[in-house]
Amino acid sequence: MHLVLAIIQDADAAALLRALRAQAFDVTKLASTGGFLREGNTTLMLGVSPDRLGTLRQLVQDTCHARTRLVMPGTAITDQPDAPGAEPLNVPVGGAVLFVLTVDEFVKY
Ligand code: 2BA
Repeated sequence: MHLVLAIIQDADAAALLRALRAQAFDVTKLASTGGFLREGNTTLMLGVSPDRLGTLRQLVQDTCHARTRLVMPGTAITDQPDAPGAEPLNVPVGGAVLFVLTVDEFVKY
């Protein structure tokens, strides 16, 4: 079994959860915050058998879209405070960030 952590944009969460439910994936939804933009996003935690990883990847690709966020310099966590005359920046976000981990043990009591 694998543990998949999928960090997605809030705007895509409902569509992806619907698609996952339709394909009988078990999922836990966590409210999370991006460290760079400091905006809310959604992290999904899924225990998935190896033969279903491909289907999961496809559902994520079909439902999670890349977008750009217009951010004032000084907003992101690593930025210096606003410089006078600073221009807003387009920051690309997503479609989705996936971590796929191997699970040593999966137990339900
Ligand atoms: P945030 O940390 O809020 O990052 C939002 C977007 O800002 C990122 O989109 C990326 O395009 C940009 N970005 C992040 N750090 C940057 C930096 N130091 N300089 C310039 N631009 C930067 P994504 O890469 O699609 O990431 C979306 C969200 O996924 C992130 O939100 C974060 O919550 C998570 N994430 C991405 N990579 C991660 C990683 N290696 N470990 C843990 N979480 C990650």
